[in-house]
Amino acid sequence: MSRATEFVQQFQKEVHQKDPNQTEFLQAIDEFLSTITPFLEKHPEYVEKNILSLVTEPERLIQFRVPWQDDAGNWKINRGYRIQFNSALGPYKGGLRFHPSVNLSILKFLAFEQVFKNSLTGLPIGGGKGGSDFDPKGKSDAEIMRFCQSFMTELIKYIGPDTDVPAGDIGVGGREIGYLYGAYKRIKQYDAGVLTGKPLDFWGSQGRTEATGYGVAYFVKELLHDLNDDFTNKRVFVSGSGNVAIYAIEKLQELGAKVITCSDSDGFIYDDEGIDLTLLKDIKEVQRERLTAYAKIKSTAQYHEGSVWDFATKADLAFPCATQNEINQKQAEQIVKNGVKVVAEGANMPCNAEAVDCFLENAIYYCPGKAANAGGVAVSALEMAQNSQRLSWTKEEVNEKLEKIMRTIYRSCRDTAKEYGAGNNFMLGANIAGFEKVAKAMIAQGLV
Ligand code: NDP
Ligand code: 2IT
Repeated sequence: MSRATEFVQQFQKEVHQKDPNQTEFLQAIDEFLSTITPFLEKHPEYVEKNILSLVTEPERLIQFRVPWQDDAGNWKINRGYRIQFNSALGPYKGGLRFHPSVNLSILKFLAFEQVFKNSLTGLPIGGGKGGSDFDPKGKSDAEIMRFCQSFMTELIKYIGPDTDVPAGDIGVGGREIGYLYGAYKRIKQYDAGVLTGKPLDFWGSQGRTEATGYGVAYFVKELLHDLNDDFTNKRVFVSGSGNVAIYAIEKLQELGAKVITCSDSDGFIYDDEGIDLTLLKDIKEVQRERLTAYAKIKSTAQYHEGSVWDFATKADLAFPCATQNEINQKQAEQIVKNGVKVVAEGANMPCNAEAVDCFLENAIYYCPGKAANAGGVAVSALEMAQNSQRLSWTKEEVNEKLEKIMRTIYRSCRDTAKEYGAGNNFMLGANIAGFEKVAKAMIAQGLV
């Protein structure tokens, strides 16, 4: 057994012993560790510096109480968090998630993956993540505002445009970022760059709303280009119907694909004519309604309860854009049976470990979230740059930069996988390419 293999195995044992209950965090670490040995064999100096312990331990965990009052006057208490995982490459950067499932394990997995994702963008941003177990579903606008104000009253102590810059994620979009920014500004005055994903009226960037969804489509566009192919008439599965899903559908349709599904946590739409995006946007962005409303209006659409990934119909590409672990092994097998050749993750860790293995065993092009969905955070970093300059770039400028960044990320995953003899294993490519830059910076900064 090589020294690197021994080091990885020993470390894996230790990390599981330390936080045995943090299932999602350990899942993300195990995936990372399953790919990193070839790099450590080539670079033994990182083994000497105990790099795995350094890079998997967050710099700081913050947990706080968020008290707020509902419309009926009841006192409510939620948990708020911010994980400041790694600042080797720049200020902590990453979204805030408001969802009842939020806990330390989920936020640590998201923050850990964010570190490598941000590194892959080539922009000067470290990694972090935060949020709350607050459930925005069914809450009034006034309740959302009061919650955001209370959340920011505490979070403000730890963030700043040069230290930690949150943005949106599940349950946090333009409306929430607006309320959070207002609360911040009331206490600390003007600091546009402290949050990204701001509405365009107060220093948001053109193209940020669309960036994650467009980015994942651009990533696959590059892959198809390598295969002498394109999106024309491709039948595509998309899951989710939130920010990432909607703009992935928009770009995929623009590039010639036929998107036949979208979903929420109750069920999914199958529309063989292709998803009607105007209708979908109206239901989700304007009415803030459930997907059942879509099938009531569009006669060609079928609504099914349950997961879209159990559905059997021919397709070419799949874009999971909802949440972690939405695809298990059985569902991965169904996806393969459906004829899908590319799985690109708009969401973070939507495929569990067995599902990923199934894709790799069946020579499916598997595009991991930390690379494929990096477009959102990349345009967030561009928003920070514009805020610092006190300038706004045009939609075209931002979009051009986004496409170029996604092309570079794709090539870096592809070329790194090749360099390490791993064929088309983009997961290995993304992990090693993202890690190398962070690890190098950390070692150069000394034992801190
Ligand atoms: P939104 O809140 O806008 O949408 C989330 C979508 O996923 C909704 O359709 C929601 O359905 C569905 N969903 C959420 N939880 C579950 C669940 N447990 N089971 C099934 N469906 C679920 O979030 P985003 O679109 O912003 O985020 C989607 C994914 O993309 C997340 O994994 C996020 O981390 C990732 N991501 C987001 C980025 C961004 O810029 N926003 C950037 C990079 C990655 P329902 O309404 O029923 O809850
Ligand atoms: O998972 C992610 O990359 C995000 N939610 C976006 C983070 C950001 O800072 O824009």
